[in-house]
Amino acid sequence: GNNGNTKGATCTANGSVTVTETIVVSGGVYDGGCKVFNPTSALGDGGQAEGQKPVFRVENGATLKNVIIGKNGADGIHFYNGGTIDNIRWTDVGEDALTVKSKGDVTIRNITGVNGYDKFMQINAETNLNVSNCVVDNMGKFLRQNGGTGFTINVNVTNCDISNMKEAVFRTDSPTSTARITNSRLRNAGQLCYGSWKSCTSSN
Ligand code: ADA
Ligand code: CA
Ligand code: CA
Ligand code: CA
Repeated sequence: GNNGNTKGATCTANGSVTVTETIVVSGGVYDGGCKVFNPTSALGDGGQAEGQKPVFRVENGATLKNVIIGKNGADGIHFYNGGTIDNIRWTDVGEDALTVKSKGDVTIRNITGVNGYDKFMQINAETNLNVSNCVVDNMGKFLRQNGGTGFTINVNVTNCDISNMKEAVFRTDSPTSTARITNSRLRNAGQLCYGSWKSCTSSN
């Protein structure tokens, strides 16, 4: 793999913000200034209960950047109609780290996330998902297309370090979905391709 590249989020904490309701990023660029965003229990407790609220909602092609999500990860970041996140750290992934909630293309780069019980990425709608420069450690799985769904997702991952997945890197039940990972390092990452992918491949 391409081990020399810088991977993951780069923020050093620059103060903190208490989050009492989901921050909606509905256009342009929201720059978190490397602050630590700490959800209150109004959003959830970061455990495995479904129905928690996200810390951020990114929609309609907007960009969220330079954010550290604090010890309560709640339901992470939700995407509606596509968007981009850049330089995001999850200090302690909650129910999951991010969810594609409605159809749209999603770009994810320069991210670090650790300590999720089950999923890191949860994909609940059609998407072309491009992930680059990531460090993800200690989860059940890196990516899960919502169980029992047959829509199509196309996932491309490059320049990532993925370690200590209890089950798998990529899991789907959809025979039309594809996943590819290149120039990355996998360590104790479970099964690469779990379920019924149309294609699921790796190189380097
Ligand atoms: C589980 C659950 C789904 C959805 C998903 C999520 O897979 O079965 O209904 O809630 O989690 O988006 O976190
Ligand atoms: Ca869930
Ligand atoms: Ca969730
Ligand atoms: Ca956690």
